[in-house]
Amino acid sequence: MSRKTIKLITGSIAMFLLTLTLSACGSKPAQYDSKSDLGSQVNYTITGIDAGAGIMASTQKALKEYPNLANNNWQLQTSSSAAMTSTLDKAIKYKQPIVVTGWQPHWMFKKFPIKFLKDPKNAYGKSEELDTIARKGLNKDNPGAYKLLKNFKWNASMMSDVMLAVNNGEKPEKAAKDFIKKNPDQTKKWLDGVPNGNGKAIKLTYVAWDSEIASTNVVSELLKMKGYKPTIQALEMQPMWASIATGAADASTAAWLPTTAGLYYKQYKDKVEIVQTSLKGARTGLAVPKYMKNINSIEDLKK
Ligand code: PBE
Repeated sequence: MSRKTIKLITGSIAMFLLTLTLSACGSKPAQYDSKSDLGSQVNYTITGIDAGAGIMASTQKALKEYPNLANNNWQLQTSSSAAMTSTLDKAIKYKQPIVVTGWQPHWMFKKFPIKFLKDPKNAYGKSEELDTIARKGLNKDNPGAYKLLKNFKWNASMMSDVMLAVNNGEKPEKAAKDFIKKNPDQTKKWLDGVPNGNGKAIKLTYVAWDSEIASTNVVSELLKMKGYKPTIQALEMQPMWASIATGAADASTAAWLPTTAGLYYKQYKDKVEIVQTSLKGARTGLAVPKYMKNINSIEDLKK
């Protein structure tokens, strides 16, 4: 091979690599620019989660109720919690603009520098609570397990402990066990007055959101400690509510109320019992990275 040919080949390889790099950069959306309109920077798109989630219904409501969203044809993209948080992760890495459906308690607020947007029209309700629901008659058929469900209350920081452990790769069951071991005083309160189950079965259903994976596994481990035989089953939100309403399952810690699961509660309220509020001060809404400094309210989502 002549020198000239080699030069030519190396030259074309270099050109090729350059084009490749340039096109890769080109496909990466630009960093957030506070001086230009946000809508076109994010394609007028809110990154959502699974279609059945209550936060998706609230967001559809927001898309209609806020003229700035409705008039500019903002849209909600369906995905999953996992896909949403990974898209958010990437956007933050490159300081890109993004608007997501966000909620608390959730590790996303610990892991990412994000903020809720103000919701002056209350599309997401004021404050949510996490309720434990049971089928009618559970208190009579299984008063011991019912008592434990009645005792089960905790707070966002406790729940986050379990959620973060799971997010770091721990098996939910193990994360729940570890949490119980680390919190003997709390555990004593949870088990207070709960009689031995002597192998009595109890069926818990939940939706596989991080928060409910945490609460369901903690309750299940507590029940086991008292000699009950809990089974846990993950379902979509509609079948989860239906399972309790029809008595196919006994209880669930996955009811976000009054707004998030409001439609299901309305549909089933004569057939389910709210046993206890396990956590107060939960919240759902739209969230953006903190570097989007000029975006602080849903009303700031304009063109
Ligand atoms: N979430 C988490 C659920 C409830 C728990 C906010 C994603 C929802 O939107 O229905």
